[in-house]
Amino acid sequence: SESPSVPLTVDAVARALERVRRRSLSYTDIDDDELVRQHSPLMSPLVWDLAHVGNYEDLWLVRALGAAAATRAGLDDVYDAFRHDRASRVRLALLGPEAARAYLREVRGRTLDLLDRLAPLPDGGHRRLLADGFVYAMVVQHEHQHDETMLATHQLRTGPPLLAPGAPAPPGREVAHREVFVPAGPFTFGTSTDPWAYDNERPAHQVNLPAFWIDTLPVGSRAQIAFIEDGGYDDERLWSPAGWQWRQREGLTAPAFWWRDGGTWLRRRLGHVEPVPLDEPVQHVCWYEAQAHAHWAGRRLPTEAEWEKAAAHDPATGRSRRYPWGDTDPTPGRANLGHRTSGPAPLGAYPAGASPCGAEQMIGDVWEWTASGFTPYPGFRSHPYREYSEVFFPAPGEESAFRVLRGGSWATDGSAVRTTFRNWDYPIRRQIFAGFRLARDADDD
Ligand code: AVJ
Ligand code: FE
Repeated sequence: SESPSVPLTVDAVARALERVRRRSLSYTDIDDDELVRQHSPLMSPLVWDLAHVGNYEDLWLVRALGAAAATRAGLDDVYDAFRHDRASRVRLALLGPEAARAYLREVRGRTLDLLDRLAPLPDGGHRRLLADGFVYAMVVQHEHQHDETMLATHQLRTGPPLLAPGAPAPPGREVAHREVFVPAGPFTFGTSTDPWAYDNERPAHQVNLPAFWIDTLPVGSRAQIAFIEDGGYDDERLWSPAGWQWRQREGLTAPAFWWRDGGTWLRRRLGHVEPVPLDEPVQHVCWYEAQAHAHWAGRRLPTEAEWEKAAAHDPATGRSRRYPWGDTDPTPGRANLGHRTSGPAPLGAYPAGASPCGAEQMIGDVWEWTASGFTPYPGFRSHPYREYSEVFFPAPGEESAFRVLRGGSWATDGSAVRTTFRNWDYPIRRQIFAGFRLARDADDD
């Protein structure tokens, strides 16, 4: 028993495509120089991401689904993420800003023409690819994921702000219990029916977990400052050997974008300098920092199965929910998503977003690092291409080079996250909007 499927209609697809495009254009409505420049070796020039989402739409919605020729020949190599790493893309023969926007409009015109003709569904081959609308959901999510990546590029960029400030977040509050208990027992991990689910979220399978405790809220900046001031960044015993090596090599002493000015912690956020808000989830920490903090606190990171059980499992029905609060779409009162605000909301801001066990802010605010590597679920089948997930799985018998992140951030669109959604990155990455939450075994008491 798992979430019911959420139907995708032609109208809903058209609206989702239009909404994500407005978002992409808003992040790239800046001077040409800012678009073509490489702001960080970790990121592509913004103009690469822009044309890449159009090329992906052309590949999947025009060519694969519509059986049409490429909208423009000769672009697939330049916009293939596997052929050129991020640091080298600035040297490719990229479409310029105006040409990229024109390309996106051209592809989109063909996508919408095909969508209009979908009323009687196309032949069997296309119907299989369409699979309840997944290929559309995939293209929409792909563009939102690149939008979040572009926002991380904006965060890495130095200089005065380029983006409009977001809306204020709801106020935080003290929660009654610092941690919540999740009793031992089986739950449904993953999904076989959600039409938005990527291949790596499939198939649904029962997993039996021992009892555990998990924090009601993500770790806040106040706790991260306590870790810093207790010498956490200088105590090798708290770090894994690989984490300590990285900490030494990079000279890590605080989350990315933070520095101390006298007695005050300051941070740079999308071009603004401001005091670190103590009651917000900490973000821009890598997995190694999260793990060291957990050791310092006498706790650990949850596994991704623990995270998903705490977020989704409803003991009253035995089902897993699409979101912590139920199966209904996110609203501004339940979760901080979609870059409505410019950062995480204060701790305790979303009592209406609580999961059945009482965990809060599991969806939105910050991606949460888990203890788990990125591996396939039993029965995994690559769909519709190996390069989305499968090539990132470890070879049999090897460890994953990645760690799984769950729950989405304030910058993640509501259509690109759910309780089953799996994100992954290297354990050294800090430019993503990631924090963490702590857990412990039940037999620790
Ligand atoms: C799932 C966020 C790790 O950005 O590398 C974008 C998503 N896949 N284009 C990434 C993705 C293809 C992917 N992550
Ligand atoms: Fe991509």
